[in-house]
Amino acid sequence: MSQKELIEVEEKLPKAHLVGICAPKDEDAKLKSLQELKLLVQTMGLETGSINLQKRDRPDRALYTGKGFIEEVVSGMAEDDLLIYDNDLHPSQIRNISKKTSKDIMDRTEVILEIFKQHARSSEARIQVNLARYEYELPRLRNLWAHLDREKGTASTGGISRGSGEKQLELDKRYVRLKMRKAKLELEKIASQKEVQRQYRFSHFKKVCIVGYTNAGKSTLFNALTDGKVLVENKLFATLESTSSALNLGKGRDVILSDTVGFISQLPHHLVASFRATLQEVVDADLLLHLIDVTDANFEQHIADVETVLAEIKAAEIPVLLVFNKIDMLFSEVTEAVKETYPEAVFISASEKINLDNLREVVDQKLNIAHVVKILVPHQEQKIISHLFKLGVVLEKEYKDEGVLMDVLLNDEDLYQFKQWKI
Ligand SMILES: Nc1nc2c(ncn2[C@@H]2O[C@H](COP(=O)(O)OP(=O)(O)OP(=O)(O)O)[C@@H](O)[C@H]2O)c(=O)[nH]1
Ligand SMILES: [Mg+2]
Repeated sequence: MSQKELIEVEEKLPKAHLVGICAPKDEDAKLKSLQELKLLVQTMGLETGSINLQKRDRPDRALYTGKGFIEEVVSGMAEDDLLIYDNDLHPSQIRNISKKTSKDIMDRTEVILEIFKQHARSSEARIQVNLARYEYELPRLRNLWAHLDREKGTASTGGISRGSGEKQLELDKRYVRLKMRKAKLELEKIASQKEVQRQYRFSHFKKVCIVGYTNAGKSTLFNALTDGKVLVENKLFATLESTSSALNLGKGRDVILSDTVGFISQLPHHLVASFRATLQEVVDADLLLHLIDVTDANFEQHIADVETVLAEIKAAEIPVLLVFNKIDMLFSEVTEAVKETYPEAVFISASEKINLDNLREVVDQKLNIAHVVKILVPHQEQKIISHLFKLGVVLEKEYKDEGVLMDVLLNDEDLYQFKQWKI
């Protein structure tokens, strides 16, 4: 094919035109979100076209944007182009917009689900993505069959009886629910197998998990610290599985380090729920390394987005170490300025292996910090009580009916042995 023909073919490829709305005061944040949607759409494998932002206080009930606005957007689109909305749409809005514009429509959640689908390699990840898809589709199924009821009695639908659409919808829903149940059972099976492995292999090690925004460099850091071979790509959501390996902190101390799926702003709720088994690595961790791409202009917003997801999966209480990555790309003055704002953080380059020894050291210190904890040990566990006296500093003790209540100063490692009595 000649260069000219190639250009012509490329020009004819369908493009995705992006649409969003926001209150006038949120314009900057929304434009960033639309830029991120553009990256997501490109990761999904589509070309992007225009970016369209309408300033309005609330969405239009029928069409999401104003009527004139969407008419204008569509007038600039080629026939096969599609519309992608930065927010989730109500099923009736999807119906109205597609009727009005005759264009294919997707929303942000569908784009993320599609990327997950394309990147899922393990059977666990595939089942998790499918489950999230079913959850997303179930309330939207209504769309598909309404036309059967509307068209009943017309020649085109032949012998279809009253309410066929509704019956079909019920069947579809039952089918989807059945698939969801099957997916959940399969996931439970995988989760319990993993749990057995985990207890067997790792129970006596401390667990450290790398979390962070997608593309922050988590897998690169994991590989650099463990000689691992996790796939690294300049792509959103390259990793959808969790991988664990030993990390040597020096002084003969080993911990288990895990790499896992990245987060993003407005991460679809269903995905978080379906990826529970994968995210178990995060929930079980003794320390989280929250990795941040310091070269990203939005890194502060990303820190907040990651914290939101951590709260959603009930991991907000786990100690966190902020680790700023990709400092090889910054002038040292810029790095210094960020350091002033985040004095407790560690600054590294995972790909250039800068400052990784310092990171190991800080991780080691973090895992050894002592806390005052309340422990209630039943009277019959005399051995445990005397063991506690030997190990930590018992600051306070009180004899209760249920046992001995103590304030004890313990480091995390020792606390681990007494987890079941901690109150
Ligand atoms: N310049 C520079 N690039 C880096 C550094 N660390 C990682 N990268 C690049 O950042 C991109 C993303 O790296 P990954 O390790 O795949 O990021 P991730 O956080 O695992 O991403 P997901 O799994 O997609 O969430 C790749 O192109 C890496 O080469 C670094 O220290 N400096
Ligand atoms: Mg990764």
